[in-house]
Amino acid sequence: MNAQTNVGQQDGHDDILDVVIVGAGFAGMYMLHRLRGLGFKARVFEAGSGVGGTWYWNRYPGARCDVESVQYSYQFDDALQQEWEWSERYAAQPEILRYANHVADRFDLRRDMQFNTRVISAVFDEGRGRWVIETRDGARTTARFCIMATGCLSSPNLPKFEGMASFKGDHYHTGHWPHEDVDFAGKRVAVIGTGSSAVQSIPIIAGQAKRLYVFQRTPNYAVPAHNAPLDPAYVKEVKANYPVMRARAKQTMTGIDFDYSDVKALETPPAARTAEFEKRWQRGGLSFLGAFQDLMMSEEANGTAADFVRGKIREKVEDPKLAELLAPKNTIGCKRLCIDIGYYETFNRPNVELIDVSEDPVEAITEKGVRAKGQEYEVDVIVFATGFDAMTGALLKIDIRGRDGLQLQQKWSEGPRTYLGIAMAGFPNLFSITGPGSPSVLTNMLPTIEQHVDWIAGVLEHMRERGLTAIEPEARAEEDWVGHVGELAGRTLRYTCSSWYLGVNIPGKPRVFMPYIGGFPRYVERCSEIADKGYEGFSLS
Ligand code: N01
Repeated sequence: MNAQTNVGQQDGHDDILDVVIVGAGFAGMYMLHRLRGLGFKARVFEAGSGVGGTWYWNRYPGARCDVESVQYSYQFDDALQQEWEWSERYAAQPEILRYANHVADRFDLRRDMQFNTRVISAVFDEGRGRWVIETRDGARTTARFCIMATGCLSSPNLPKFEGMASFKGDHYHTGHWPHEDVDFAGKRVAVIGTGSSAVQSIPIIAGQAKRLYVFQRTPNYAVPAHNAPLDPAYVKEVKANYPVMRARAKQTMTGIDFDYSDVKALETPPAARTAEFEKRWQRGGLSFLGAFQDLMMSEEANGTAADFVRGKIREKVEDPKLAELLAPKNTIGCKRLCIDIGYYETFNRPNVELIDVSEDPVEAITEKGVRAKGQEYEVDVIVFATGFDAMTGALLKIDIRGRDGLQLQQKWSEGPRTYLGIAMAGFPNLFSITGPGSPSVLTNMLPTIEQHVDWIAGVLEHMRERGLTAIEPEARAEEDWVGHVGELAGRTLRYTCSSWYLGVNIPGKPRVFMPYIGGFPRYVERCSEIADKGYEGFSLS
């Protein structure tokens, strides 16, 4: 991995930049590459000291992707996808970060990136038609366009437990993990939370710690990853057929190439249904939920999948009472399905204890540990696996002001409002990659990012060719889009539970289903249609 370097000094108000991109994750990296290719002058500001975004920050033990490596990768450059070798079916965080660094090296991206630079505000200067971007060091940079590549799950949520500051031991958040190795050997550890991050880290921490207490508010469904080294013959075949596989993936709801069934669970005889679930369980991974087409539409159908997984949990966990506590009762797939490696089995270990805080919340963090259910659990380390202020958190952390001083905070006070999840009325020349109102987190992030980047690059080219300098969604088009996103969300079971998709994990956050649930193909088609009609719904000047 290369040492990270910063580009020269700040520009001040010297107007040399066309575009400022915020964030050097997969979105910001490709956006920069694409714009440079078109001859735009762009610069990336990144709070971290290197590229990788999510994969830069989420370094917790066991962090790995839940989309298969050969699909969780860029496709914009065939030489890149041919030369890169993934080692495992689901790549672990260090390997994904190496990949991000490889891409940065290969396309010489760092010379236009400024690291250790957190953007604190972005204010539209109407007189000059430029965005003024201020960074934490007090420097200001202006650009005609501002593109937020700030990620969907990049603003960690640390609940305000009473007594937080009093804890004398070490504490970490999975989404903001230190770069140094954290050694749990011989230590007493508490993990708070049982979402994907916890499901991945708990088996590893349990294998090192003297004692592990897991504080579970809501149990989670996990299907096995069956992770393994990639078979070179399989990789060869994928590489030979990459265009076909990528094209097939783009026709699925999630942008992932796997076999979605069009058969209904409720129209399938029970034995055949179980056989299908079993087949997918043995295969492992997210395709489990593709077993039947009605699983996310009908509670009864969903219940057949949920029952199957609960049965598996009972088989894996030796103590029947513990198995019941670990078995979720809610809708499977309502929260993001977890992909696990030995999660449930970890609770058979004598050094692991589950504390059910579903009825009685964690009372406080104390000097010595965690107090719950009237008892103090003394620990040396607390791991907060408590998730993120998803989709809107990273954007709202920045003081974004559009025309007439309109603050994004104010505009989104009742939930995010965007056109296509890409742009917002009142905020000219501002774009968000995989913003709320786009398929984003419900899809394979890499192709979804590429589609947004290409679309935004297309807009900028279109404007340059016609001598246009400003673009902004019309209020009516945005209103219709927000209505459409909400209407589709209301039809699925995903709308019914308390997930971060709806923002309910953050106290006071409006309950709005944030991603577009109509599927990747339908969304892409709409974006293309809008572009083909000269950016219908946008006002250009
Ligand atoms: O966060 P989460 P995450 N007291 O919000 C609990 C992606 N991801 O970081 O469910 C006690 O899912 C909370 O409880 P509850 C993936 O999209 C992907 O694990 O709200 N507990 C929950 O158990 C994922 O969905 C991978 O009742 C509290 C947990 O903390 C998303 O990131 C890996 C609490 C938070 O779970 C987020 O996952 C990791 C409190 N006050 C993440 N507050 C891949 O595999 C919260 N909790 C690619």
